[in-house]
Amino acid sequence: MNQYLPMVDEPKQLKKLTLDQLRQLAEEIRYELITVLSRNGGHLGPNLGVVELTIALHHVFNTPHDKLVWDVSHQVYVHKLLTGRRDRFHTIRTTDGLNGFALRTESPHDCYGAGHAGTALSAALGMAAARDMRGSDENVVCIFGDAALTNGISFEALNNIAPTTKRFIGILNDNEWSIAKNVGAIANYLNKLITNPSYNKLAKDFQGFLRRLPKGELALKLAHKAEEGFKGAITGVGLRQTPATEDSDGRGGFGSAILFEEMGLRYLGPIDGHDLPLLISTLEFAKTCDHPIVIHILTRKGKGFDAALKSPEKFHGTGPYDVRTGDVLPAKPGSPPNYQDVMGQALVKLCQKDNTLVGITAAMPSGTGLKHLEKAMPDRYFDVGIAEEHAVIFAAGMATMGFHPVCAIYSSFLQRAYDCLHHDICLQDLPVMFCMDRAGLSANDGPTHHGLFDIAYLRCLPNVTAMAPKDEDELVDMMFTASHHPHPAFIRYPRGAAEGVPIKDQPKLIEIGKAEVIQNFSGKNRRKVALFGLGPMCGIASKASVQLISEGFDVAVINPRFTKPLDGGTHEFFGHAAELVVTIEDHALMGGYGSAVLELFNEKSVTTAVVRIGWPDQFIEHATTPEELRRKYGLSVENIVARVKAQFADSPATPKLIEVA
Ligand SMILES: Cc1ncc(C[n+]2csc(CCOP(=O)(O)OP(=O)(O)O)c2C)c(N)n1
Repeated sequence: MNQYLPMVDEPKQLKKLTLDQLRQLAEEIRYELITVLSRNGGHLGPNLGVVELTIALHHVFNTPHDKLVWDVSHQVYVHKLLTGRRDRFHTIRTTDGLNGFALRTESPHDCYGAGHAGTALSAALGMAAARDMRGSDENVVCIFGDAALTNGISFEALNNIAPTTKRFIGILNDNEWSIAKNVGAIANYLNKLITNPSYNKLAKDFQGFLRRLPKGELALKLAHKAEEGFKGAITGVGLRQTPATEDSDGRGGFGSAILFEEMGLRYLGPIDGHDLPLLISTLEFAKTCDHPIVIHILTRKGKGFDAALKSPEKFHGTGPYDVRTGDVLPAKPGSPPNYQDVMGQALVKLCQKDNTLVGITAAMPSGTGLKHLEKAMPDRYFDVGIAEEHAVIFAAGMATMGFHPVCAIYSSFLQRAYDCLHHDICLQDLPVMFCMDRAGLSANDGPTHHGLFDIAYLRCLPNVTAMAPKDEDELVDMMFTASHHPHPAFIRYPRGAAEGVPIKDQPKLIEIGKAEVIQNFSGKNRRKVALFGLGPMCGIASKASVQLISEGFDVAVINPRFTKPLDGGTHEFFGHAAELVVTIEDHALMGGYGSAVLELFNEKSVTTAVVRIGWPDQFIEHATTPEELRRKYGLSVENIVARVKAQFADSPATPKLIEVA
């Protein structure tokens, strides 16, 4: 039974609760998270890990005046519960409900929106710089995970904090996990920091001191004095395996073993991120620091729910589950496989036959399906951390040495690496295959994750070959084709279940730039409509064709396969043969496939009317299912049929007779 959570409509009510009541509140929040997400799905593990931290933050700081900036912001559910959104929490990630990430339009307490990793430190530093310039007094607190430190932008910001401001509070929420286990040298470094006995003794002493600190200014002054002493002592602690006795950076001064201190930030921690009183007193102390500070807290992803503690990767972001057992609800028997698994398994098979192929992921082994390669051929698999730019340039480097790397990166996350695509892949015309999962909607995640722009951002780059399969069998054919293609190749495919068609044992090569005619005109004397359905929209085009034929139209259905190079011959032929061309794409209309068709028709002087169906020029919100959004925005069979009929509404009843070869 919730006793305290209903009392907290605004964070200021939280400040009236005693420590015991806050502990009880933490339990109630966990219960709420576990029950609501068992129905809606979502980022359960990360949120269970930050319950005490979020309570402590709202206990010490005053949002929206003070600024809390969350990296990725997938861990803001607790923050939402405490900032006036409890009543709507049951709607999270559903149509018209709360978004699963921080959203500036949703609440004044969400001072910065996110969904992509690595942005929080820069954004928070920008706020701190603005505050200093305008002379106001907000506290700016940035909460970032250990995996955010695998990201380049985070380091660009860290490099810039000390020269920019004296008041900045960073909280490193270290749970040792990215989505999968965190990787790389920084993860090892943090581990060394946590386990160093001499450093830990000093840190514990200082924390003991903070914990016992009475309230009041004098006490805080004492704390600052003690911190000076603490800082003096830790510079003598070597975290390197060999003692650091020399001038190690060649710029004067001795290299301290604490990375953050080297960058001009005071470092406090590691502290237990579930110890509420310690968190509160440490944040109270940090609030009064006149130097930038990083507090390193240790938390457990999934705390309070056994299944999530046991399987942190599965419960990072989960679908609905059984609240008693934690079993994720199984797919219906006989459901088609997910595209990501088709891609991962196909890559293993391709790698077995071709020694030059390797797989690269930027911290998404399960989401991209590369976990299959990791398991089957670990020496051909690279997880480079949340580092899309690095992943792309790393692939470019390997390609110059005779390898054919396969970069599996979501369509929306690849946006991060746009310059690398231009400068490192396309300009040098290197044979790298990009498998872009989540191209199209990522419905319950919303606008940060929808992959609706890749055709536009790739189409303008020279040397690009870009494809979209209509089903999973064609995806494998396209991967096979791309593995033989000596230039950059991009394959976009949607999130979730594939079409359920059988996959051939031996994939076949597809001719580059060749579309597939699924259904030609019948030649009957009826109005002729050519439906070009890109990728998964090909199925929708086929369904629309059945209805249009029943209403008296003659309909051709074409699977364009390539958005670059376009199949000029096929498009031109049907452009002339049809009275109406309809392009359908799961992509922004502006700059997308339909635009490419219009450009081609303009060049070839094809004057047939073209109706383009795709996403309008606005950011598309989240919803429970992609179907709801497609219906709302007209990417549906009904709308295709309606648009075709509207196009002919004022035309004479007898159509012109067109000979079709
Ligand atoms: C640019 C980008 N790449 C990949 C992701 C996918 N992603 C979401 S959360 C996450 C891991 C975050 O780990 P961490 O920062 O340590 O936070 P935790 O979930 O452990 O609390 C990843 C890789 C993303 N959101 N943005």
